[in-house]
Amino acid sequence: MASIFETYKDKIATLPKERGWITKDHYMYQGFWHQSRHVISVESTMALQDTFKARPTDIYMVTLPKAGTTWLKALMFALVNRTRYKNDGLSTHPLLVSNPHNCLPQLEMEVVRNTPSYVDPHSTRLFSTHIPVTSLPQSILDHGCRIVYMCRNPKDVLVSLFHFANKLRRHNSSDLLTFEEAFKMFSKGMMVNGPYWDHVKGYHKVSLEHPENVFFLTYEDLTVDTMNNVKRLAKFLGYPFTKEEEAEGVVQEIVRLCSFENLSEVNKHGDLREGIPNDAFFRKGKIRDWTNHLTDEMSTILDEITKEKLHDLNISF
Ligand code: PAP
Repeated sequence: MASIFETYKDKIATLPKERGWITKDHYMYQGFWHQSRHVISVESTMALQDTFKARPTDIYMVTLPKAGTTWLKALMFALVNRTRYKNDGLSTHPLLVSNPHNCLPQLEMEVVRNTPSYVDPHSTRLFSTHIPVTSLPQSILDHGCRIVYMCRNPKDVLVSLFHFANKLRRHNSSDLLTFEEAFKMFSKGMMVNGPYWDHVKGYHKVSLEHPENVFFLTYEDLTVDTMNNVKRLAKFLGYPFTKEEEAEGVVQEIVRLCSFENLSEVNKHGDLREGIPNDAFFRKGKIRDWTNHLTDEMSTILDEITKEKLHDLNISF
């Protein structure tokens, strides 16, 4: 990592800078905010742009932080690998012993790994990333790789990010953010890989241009109609459920395995390799928790920004 930070040091020194949520500063690169000197960072984005080679069979899942990354990682991993772990009522499944972040690799980490996550040249590679569509490594777009994009109500993203950031700030003995500060940063577009609205808009546009390649989903739809959306997702990934699987209850089994209740229990203890506690990724797992945090005025401000920026997108949260 140190050598990557060194490579891009001069370039980063020229970028606009603002106070960060978890790391000290955020940097504006190609229209979006990024952390620096971190695994998920402006340096890893630049290094991926310079070196990463996609394969046509790759599948990328993309989210903004706190839009449901952990849940979608679990579901995609479980769907694609279900024949490997189908016995014993899934009791030996990796998701029963490990964080979904350890099961489906983050693209940003590939540039700092000594060995790549996928050594078999014929395997379908699944990666997760937060990188905005306009900054993705070009080979992903050139190959027309499949992309699953999930977004979430911006007000719930703000609330989830506020709690996550303060959990890590407490962990690192940093001052805590007030909700007022968090709200101001978020509404100015300042979050990792934000502005929120530009990120969503970019992927929504490519999902309209290339519906066969880009599957667009919301956390809210996945919560309200989990079964149907998991079946749609399986089909898009190229791993549709057979009639027999549906009759045997495999869809329900995967939904249960990846549920908030199950994963939060498995991840009560321990840390990810990057030192983030496993339980930091599981708080409430509900929709509309924003009603417990935002004042009417804050809610109106975010509604107005959302209406102005996303009015033509037909997304309902
Ligand atoms: P990340 O982008 O940093 O990996 P991410 O997983 O997107 O974080 O965000 C965590 C949110 O997803 C939390 O939301 P909350 O703060 O509103 O509660 C977390 O509770 C929720 N979450 C995690 N796992 C699940 C799950 N299996 N089902 C539903 N929600 C989940």
